[in-house]
Amino acid sequence: MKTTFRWYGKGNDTVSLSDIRQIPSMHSVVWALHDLGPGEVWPVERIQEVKDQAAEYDLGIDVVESVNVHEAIKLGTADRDEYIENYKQTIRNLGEVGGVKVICYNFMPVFDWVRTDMAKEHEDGSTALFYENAKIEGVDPHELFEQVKRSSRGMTLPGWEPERLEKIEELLNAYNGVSEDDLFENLAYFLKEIVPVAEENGIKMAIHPDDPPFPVFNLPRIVHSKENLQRIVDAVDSPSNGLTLCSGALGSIKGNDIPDMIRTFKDRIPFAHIRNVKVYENGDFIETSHREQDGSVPILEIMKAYHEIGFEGYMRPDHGRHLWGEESRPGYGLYDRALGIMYMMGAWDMLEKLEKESSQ
Ligand code: DNO
Ligand code: MN
Repeated sequence: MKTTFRWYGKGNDTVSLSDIRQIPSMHSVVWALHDLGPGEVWPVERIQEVKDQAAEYDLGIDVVESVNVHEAIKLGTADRDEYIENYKQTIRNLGEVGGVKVICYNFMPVFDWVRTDMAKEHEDGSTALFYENAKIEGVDPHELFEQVKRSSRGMTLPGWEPERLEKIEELLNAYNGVSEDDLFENLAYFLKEIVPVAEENGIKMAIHPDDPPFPVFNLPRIVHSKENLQRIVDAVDSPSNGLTLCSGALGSIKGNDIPDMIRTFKDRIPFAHIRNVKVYENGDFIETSHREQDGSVPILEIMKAYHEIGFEGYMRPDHGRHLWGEESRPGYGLYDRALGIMYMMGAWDMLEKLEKESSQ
């Protein structure tokens, strides 16, 4: 298992590479060119620049999160092939620079992850990302955006860029009549095109689950259950068609058995996100510390399952709470994610030790 940490890039993150380097066990950053929109080709020089910056701190650039998928590809409109070509070129450019082994992406229509409050207070005074169903039902997305903006400390959230929000009506309308099967067909079409290119470049594609794992604003959703994941890995049978198994996204509803998913899809998980969330009776959920007892997700069972399958992929702590007055991008401060790493590594190191002892 290789430990990674998400980094939004120089000048675009409150966390620095030197901070990241000091976290025990750190292998590489999880990065992206966040200023480029979906559908744009990532230039070789820009990729090289990030590689050089990370190398100065002995960090790799093994995982990209995300090369975002243009809406035309998700909708399957006539211009999709052009955007698929651009996506392939980005994969080739990443291959040319070298060092990237995994590309995380998602196939959520219109929005990336959705929350209703970016700084909901826990009893201990820390704050975290919160999802409240009542605030979404019947709410105009603009209103939600304003609300989210107020609680997000001036930082733009991925997928919530103002330019995007301007076109929201148009985008939402475009999905009228697009069924889950249509969306899946469009994903399968995309995968058949890009997976061979990923293979040629030694890269594994890894789809991130829908977050939250149920429909929002009546948009179709196709990545939130074991059945969905099975259908996706079956669509193109290649190790380069893989999953980002996000325990927080999948764990935000009761009923997803994540340790079972890990055992089932073991060869197809190049990238693991570890996040804990507390799910309430009414379906609302709040993000918590990574500690198993603090939320509803069986983090220790999950670590056990990864250890059992001999996981050799990349793992990162996902969103953290905001602690000790830290001002950061929502969910992406240094402190709680660093604590998360030590919890993950504590569990992992103990599993390794016990395995070694039992084989002696
Ligand atoms: C993940 C979230 C998402 C994620 C994308 C992947 O935990 O932070 O923004 O990065 O959905 O494409
Ligand atoms: Mn995640």
